[in-house]
Parts: sequence; C-alpha cells; structure tokens
Amino acid sequence: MAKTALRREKDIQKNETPSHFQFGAINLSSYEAIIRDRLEKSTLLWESLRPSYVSLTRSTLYNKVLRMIPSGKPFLRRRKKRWLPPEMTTPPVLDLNEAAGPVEPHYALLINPFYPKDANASFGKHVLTPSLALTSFAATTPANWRVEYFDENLLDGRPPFRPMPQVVGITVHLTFARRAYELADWYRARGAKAIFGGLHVLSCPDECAPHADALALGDGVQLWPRILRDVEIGRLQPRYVATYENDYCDDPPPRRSILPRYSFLTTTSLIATRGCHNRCGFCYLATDGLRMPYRMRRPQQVVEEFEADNQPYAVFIDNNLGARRDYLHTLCAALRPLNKIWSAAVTIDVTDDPSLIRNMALAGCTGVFIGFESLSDDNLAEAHKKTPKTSDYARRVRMLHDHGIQVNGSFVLGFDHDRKDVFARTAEWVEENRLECSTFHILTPYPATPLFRQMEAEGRLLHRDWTLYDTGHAVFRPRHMSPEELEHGYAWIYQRLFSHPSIWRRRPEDWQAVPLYLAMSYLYKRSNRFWHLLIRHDLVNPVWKPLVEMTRWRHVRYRRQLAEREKLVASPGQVVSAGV
Ligand code: B12
Ligand code: SF4
Repeated sequence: MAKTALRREKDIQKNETPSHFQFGAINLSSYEAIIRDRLEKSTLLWESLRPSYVSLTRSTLYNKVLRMIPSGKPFLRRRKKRWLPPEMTTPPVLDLNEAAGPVEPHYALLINPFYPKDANASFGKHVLTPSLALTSFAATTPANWRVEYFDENLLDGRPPFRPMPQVVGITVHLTFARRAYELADWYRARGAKAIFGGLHVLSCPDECAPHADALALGDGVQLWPRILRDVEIGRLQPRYVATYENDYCDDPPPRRSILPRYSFLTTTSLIATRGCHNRCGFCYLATDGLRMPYRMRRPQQVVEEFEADNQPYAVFIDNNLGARRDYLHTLCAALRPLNKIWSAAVTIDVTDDPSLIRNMALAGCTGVFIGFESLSDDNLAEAHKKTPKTSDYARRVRMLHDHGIQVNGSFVLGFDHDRKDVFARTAEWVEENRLECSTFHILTPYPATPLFRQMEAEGRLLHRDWTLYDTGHAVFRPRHMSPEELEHGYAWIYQRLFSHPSIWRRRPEDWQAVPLYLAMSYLYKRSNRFWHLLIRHDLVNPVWKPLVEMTRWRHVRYRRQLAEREKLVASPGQVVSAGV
C-alpha cells in the first residue's frame, strides 16, 4: 500500500497527471493512502485541512497535501557522505621541532582556535560576523602593549610566532578546547604565557588549568588589564574571576580595528545587551557559576559603534535583543536615522507588540534569528522555555514577514517528545511558513547545565569527547530513536532545506524580491564547495557586499514607504541573517 502511494506521488511530482485525475472533483479513493499518511502524521496541517477534506480542489490537494513531506521520507535513503575540503576539517600543523625565537615584551597575540566545520550546514555562517570574545577585551589593552588578532578559521595557516608573543590569549569553547590546549602547549614551550578565557573555562576550569598559565573566569573586559599588569610585574595568578554584574555602559567599544575587514560579510558584530529573561535548561546561560543579569548599553553607544565601523550591515550577537521591549523600542528609535540594516536574535514573543515589529522594520531590521527550538509544546515546557503556543507561531512569522523582516528559525532536534517524524514535520513547517533560512541543532547537553546533569543521572550520555559536542552529533541516547537515526534525520533536514525545490518553495511572495533572495540563498546554502576559496583569498566581503548594498537600498526605499503610509503595502527587502 505504502509503495503504491509513493509511486503515485512520484507520478504527480513529475507532473504526469494520472488518467483518472479529474479537474475540480477528485477521485479521492486513489489518493487515500497518500492523504491519510500525510494528514495523519502532520497534526498541524490536519487541523487546518480537516474542514475541507471532502471538498478538496485540485490545487489544494497538490499544494497542501501531495507536496507535503511524508514522515518517513528522511529514512528512505542511506546517508550521503559529503565532501569536505581538508582545511575545513583539520587545523594547521604546529611544528614541534620549530626553534623558539626571542620573546617580544609587551606583545599580546589573541587567538580564536580552529574548529572542524559541519558539512551539513553552510560554511558561510562561519564568516558572517566575528565573535566579540577577543575584540571586547582587546579594547582594554594598556597603551604600552601591542595587540594582534588571529582567527585560525580564516584559513591563513598557523598563528604567527616570529616574534614570539609575551602573552597568548586564547578563547576556549568546548568544541575547540582540544585545539586551544595544543596551541597553548606549543606557545608555552617556547616562552610565551598562555591565558585562557571563555565559556569552557567557566564550565570546566580544572580540565583547562594544566594547559594555561592563567584562567580568566568570567568577564574578560574587567580581567584582561589586570592580567597584563600582573605579567609585567611577574606576579601572574593561576585564576582570575569577574562577574557580569557591572554596569555594561562602562565597557569600552570592542576593538574592531584589529579584525581583518575583508574576511567577514560584516565586521560589525554589535552587542547591546547581555543575559536573557528566559532560562532554558539546555542553554549555555544555565551553566553553573554563570550569573548574567540582563544588562543594557546606552542606545547611543550602540549607534556610535555602528557608525564607527562604517559597514552597511550589522549583526547583533545578543542572546536575546528583545528581552526588554521598552529598551528595544528606544534602541530602534536611535538606529533609525542611520539608514543601515541589521539583524538580531530575538524570541518570538516580540510579536506580542506589533508596534515594536514596525519600529524594528523602520530602524533597518531585515532579519531575525528566532530560537523556536521545537514545534512541540511539551518539549518547550520541559525545557522551561517561556514562549507562546506553537500553534500561534505561523501567525507571528507572518507578522514579521509582513514588515519585510526575514526569519531564520533555529530548531533543536532530539528532545524527549521528538519521534522519528520530527524531521519531516519541522521541514514541512519551515517550508509552509516560508522561513527564508533555518538552523538545526542536535540537542547537546553542555557541561555544567541542568540538561547535562539530567542526562548524566539517567545514564544517557554516550561519551565526553567535547569535539563532538558541536550540535551536529548525537552525544546522548534520545528517547524515541537511536543516536544514528537522530544524526541521519539532522543530515536529511539540512539537505532538504538546502535543496532547489525547498529554496524555491520558500521564495518571497513579492516577485521583485525573488532574484535577490535566490542570489543570497544560493551563495549561502549551496556554495560549500567554494567557501574555502573565498575565505582563503579574502573574498568573503567583496562577494557579499553588492548583495548587502542592494538589500540596504531596497530596505531604505521600503522603510520610507512604510513611514509614509500607516498601512503596509510595499515589498520587503531581503538579507540573510546570521545563524549560530
Ligand atoms: C558569534 C557566535 C558565533 C559565530 C562565531 C563563532 C566563533 N567561535 O568565532 C558563528 C556564527 C560562526 C558561531 C558558530 C557556532 N556557534 Co556560536 N555563538 C556566537 C555568539 C552569538 C556570540 C559570541 C560572542 O561574541 N559573545 C560575546 C562575547 C563578548 O562573550 P564571550 O565569548 O563569552 O567572551 C567574554 C568572556 O567569556 C571572556 N573571554 C572569552 N574569551 C576569552 C579569552 C581570554 C584570554 C580572556 C581573558 C577572556 C575571554 O571575555 C569576554 C568578554 O566578557 C554566541 C552567543 C553569545 N551571545 O555569546 C554563540 C555561541 C558561542 N555559539 C555556540 C555554538 C554551539 C556554536 C556552534 C557549535 C553552533 C553550530 N552548530 O553551528 C557553531 C560552531 C562554532 C564553534 N565551534 O565555536 C554556543 C556555545 C555553547 C557552548 N557551551 O559552548 C553559544 C554560546 C550559543 C548558544 N546560545 O548556545 N557562533
Ligand atoms: S531564550 Fe534563548 S538565549 Fe534565552 S535562555 Fe532560552 S535558549 Fe538561552
């Protein structure tokens, strides 16, 4: 029965209208198997279609039902092995026989270590915008120190060592902790002092300690000048601790001048707030020892940083820019005169306030990154995420689209209420609601979070190889499928969302916006064979720039129309927003 149904579906997708297909009135019995399979497994669509089930027109049948992704589809084919350029998987070699050169006093080298890229997702996301981990505290370097930045992910070979820096500052996340240790060991053996900071240092300090001369636990902006002063006087301590409870307005702007400008779509990673009003059990914000109350910078400080970096597009890397709506309103008012564009991560409840969405659009917001996490209310409740009902998500997405704001949806796969149909259902929902971009993560219990403790207590952790805790691997035993099935479904959903039919199905309704949308999508989603070349030859910014400028131009025109008329009539601008 199922085989016949699939064959019939193939017929229709090939546009071969079966002989007994009647225009208008449909012989439902011949399609019953397909319809039942798809409708029953997609409760969301079932609810919307049930009333018209008996009187389906041909186009409804084609568009809503036959094109729906069958729940078993992810598992029909074997997983394809994907080609990866070696420089995207393997870090540059550190020559152990390399002789030590003289150490240059008062020279600090800041390193973002290499991490292997996931071939399922876009390689482009790694060069959208830089992390602020190093530039934020680089701004506090005393004037008598020279500071340099080196990101191993920009494929310029191994970090510099001639002259040998007096201090090497390394940011450490769990996925690249091993590489950070290798780098630190190498530099220390040749006379440099290695300082570690970042999230992994906070969650696993004892693991990090043997590889570093000092650990910075918490806010580097407060600690870095202290550390350098102690190096100067020869009294470096093994641990430095700072909280995130200070007034955020006192922080200097990040030192973006040390970043290579052509290596990113934009160097303007902005941060206006820290913390989040939620405390989801799987989020890094729930890490033991990390207290990050919601703190905001003055909107004018943010505006000045945006202007000073002289880029048309900025990415807010805040955990949740929308946690305080009154603040976001004020920030939007301050950003509006700039005539620039930006994107930010917010929670979907920003749509509770339609005037806020309008103000975001008027201020240049072209894209939001939304952690929907799951389409199951049970999963969200168990993760302690305060969020509107999932049945209302579609209406809220529509509201953002109506204001020319693209939606990059982030979904976590492998929660305890996820069954094997989660992949097809999620992909179907993303396509049905025309999310321009989406990011998927396999549920990953980060060390020192409530989720980690729960998985550990239930004996469900498979290992502690942090390199694989990159949200692209199943590192725990899911409830309703095997780890292999979870990884298989994850690979399938990316493949599906990066496919030509899926990109086309999610195109904007306004045909004038389609060419730009397609150019952005193809560069971002289907160019993994070329990204390493663009990155290595500093072409990332030159290639993206015309598309960004066109987007900005369209958006400025749209905003003007939006401001003039109370009603929304104009066509939206398009830009790909960052997905992490
Ligand atoms: C920008 C970003 C990216 C960028 C760039 C990443 C990079 N490594 O270069 C891109 C898009 C490429 C990216 C990709 C990914 N990311 Co990301 N990313 C972020 C984001 C949004 C901002 C980072 C940032 O700039 N923070 C602001 C700075 C100022 O804070 P900070 O890093 O904590 O640094 C402060 C201190 O820790 C300290 N400090 C840090 N380093 C050092 C070093 C020294 C020497 C000292 C003294 C102090 C110090 O001082 C700083 C100032 O206080 C964060 C979320 C967030 N808002 O933080 C996620 C986040 C870091 N990413 C995360 C993840 C999971 C990923 C991915 C694995 C996701 C995926 N599947 O693709 C990938 C892989 C990248 C990787 N392996 O690191 C997680 C990490 C979770 C964890 N426990 O490790 C985070 C926290 C998001 C989340 N909510 O879960 N990401
Ligand atoms: S809403 Fe997002 S940033 Fe806030 S706690 Fe939950 S996962 Fe973390």
